[in-house]
Amino acid sequence: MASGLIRGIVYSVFDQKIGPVPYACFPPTLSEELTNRVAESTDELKVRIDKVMKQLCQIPLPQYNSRILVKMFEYNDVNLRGHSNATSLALLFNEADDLIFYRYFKDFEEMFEKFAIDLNELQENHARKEKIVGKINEIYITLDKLVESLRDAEMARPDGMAFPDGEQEQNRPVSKTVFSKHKIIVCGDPAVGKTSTILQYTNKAFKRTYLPTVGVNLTEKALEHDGKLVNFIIWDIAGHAKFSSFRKQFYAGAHGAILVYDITDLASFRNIKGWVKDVKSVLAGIPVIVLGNKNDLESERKVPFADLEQLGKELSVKTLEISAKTGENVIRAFELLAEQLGS
Ligand code: G3D
Ligand code: MG
Repeated sequence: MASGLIRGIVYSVFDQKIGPVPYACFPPTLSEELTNRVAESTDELKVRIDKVMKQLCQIPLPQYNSRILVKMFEYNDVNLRGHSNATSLALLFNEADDLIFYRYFKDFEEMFEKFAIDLNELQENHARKEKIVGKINEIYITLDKLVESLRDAEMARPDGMAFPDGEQEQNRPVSKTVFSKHKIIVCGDPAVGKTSTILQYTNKAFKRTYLPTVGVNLTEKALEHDGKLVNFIIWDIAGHAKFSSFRKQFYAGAHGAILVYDITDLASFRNIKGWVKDVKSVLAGIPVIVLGNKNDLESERKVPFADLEQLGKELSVKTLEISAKTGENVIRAFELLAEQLGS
């Protein structure tokens, strides 16, 4: 079974008249327009640094919501000008899936290194095109297996993507033994303050650097509720609605969901119903709480408090206004969820 995270593999060869052209691709369903675009983008790289870039790098293709991991390399051919020819091997992926490709860059680098040697050998032995096409197919399968195993390993580790600040170590319960683990997903439109809310709750510090979420961040926090220790594993999910299929993979097994909107952004509030639907489509019965964030920005408010209460009644979910900046009601929000989890 494919991981679904690799959109395709494109092997391009430099044509001395027209520049790099896609030579062999997989899967065959990739459009010509897209594979041409991949090949062209490697040319830009070559021109910019005025020599063949030998390292693996990432190039964005925003018009396709995609990126490529690409490596350029040369094979020797005495019949050609300069006695060598530039080629490139690109792995195409959705930009929302960035995290896995970013985190495991080294693993990909090693694999690409090996593929470059194999492909050069085929070219230098004047292998027929079918042979190279077969090789690309094989490369796709190998990389897909790699991605799959990396993702599984990542999903199995609750602290796999936690913030690296050591804070969570302090939060980990040591003295009390009774405690339950809850996976909590945090969703909502981009920039409503999901990451800030989590940081406020877990670090007690308001983070001012804005890092648009590209993947999933996990962070752990223990709290005492009803005399018992509850461990929350909080999943910060990318807010880009268009990547719903990818996002939903991360919903599996969640015990509760926090949906966030921004009280100064009407659209983000209107989209809450969609988020509830999205979450419930995977996790029918789980407790959901809706948070109106940024209530420190009273003068810019676009969503009246009464509208939130109304929505809560309509959807039978708990609601609260918070500020990730001042910390108002942030702890309360997580307690509210713990109450509903009946932990
Ligand atoms: P996201 O994870 O939902 O995408 P972020 O959102 O947590 O990255 O926050 C997006 C922006 O909103 C950031 O601003 C952040 O500082 C700001 N923000 C988050 N919560 C609050 C809040 O409660 N009050 C106020 N005033 N701002 C908040 P920048 O300017 O850094 O992009
Ligand atoms: Mg974020």
